[in-house]
Amino acid sequence: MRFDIVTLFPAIFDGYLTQSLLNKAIERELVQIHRHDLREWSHDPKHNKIDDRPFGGGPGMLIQAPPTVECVEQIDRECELPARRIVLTPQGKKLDQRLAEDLATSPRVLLMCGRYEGFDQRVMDILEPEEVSVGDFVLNGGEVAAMIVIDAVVRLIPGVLGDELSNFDDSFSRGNRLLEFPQYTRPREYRGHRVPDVLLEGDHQRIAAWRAEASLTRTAERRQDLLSEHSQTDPKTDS
Ligand code: 6GU
Repeated sequence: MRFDIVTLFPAIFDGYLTQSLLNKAIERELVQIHRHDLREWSHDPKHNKIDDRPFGGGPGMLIQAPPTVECVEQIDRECELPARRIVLTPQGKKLDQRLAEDLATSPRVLLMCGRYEGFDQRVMDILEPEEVSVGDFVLNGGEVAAMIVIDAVVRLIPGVLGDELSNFDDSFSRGNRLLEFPQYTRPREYRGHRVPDVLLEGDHQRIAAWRAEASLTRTAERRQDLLSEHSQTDPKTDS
């Protein structure tokens, strides 16, 4: 799977590309990441400027349409793989596990990172990207949001995680739309807090039942919204 990242700050991704699970996935050629510096597409050869003030006034600067559109079109000309085009913006559809799973089936995802007040509207009108947000808060730019998207997607690509089943039980994954149950490792007791007996007894049916119950309780306490979704999609646990 290939990611193209269009950004004014390609260096923001340096540590992420070399210090994470992604690095192994890249070495094993499961994932390719191509960064594209928007400034190289500037129509202003003197200062490489790609932003300007909004017509009609108002604070901040906008990323101009021509460099952005031409950059994306050039990337697409150079790569035969069809791409999902995504603009990272707080105005977008909120990223969730379902969208991550869907993106993981695409051979290529092109991520456009905004800064300042975002892109000139004609970028959206001409390139018709999907608009994706990572949550109801405002970031200084789309780069961190793009890393979130990549991080959520790459771990779903077959072979990227060590154990093929290790993302199946995750909160929100296909196998589980509930929050995860609590987990414990050694020591069995720490500062008076004991690991629940059921987990130490080796009865796998009882352990599975305890975990299902703990998932449900935790979700009820923290995320009622997921519980109503869960009972709609999985009538087995609808009691
Ligand atoms: Cl995708 N971009 C920015 N700049 N802020 C955000 C966001 C994206 N998602 C939530 N806040």
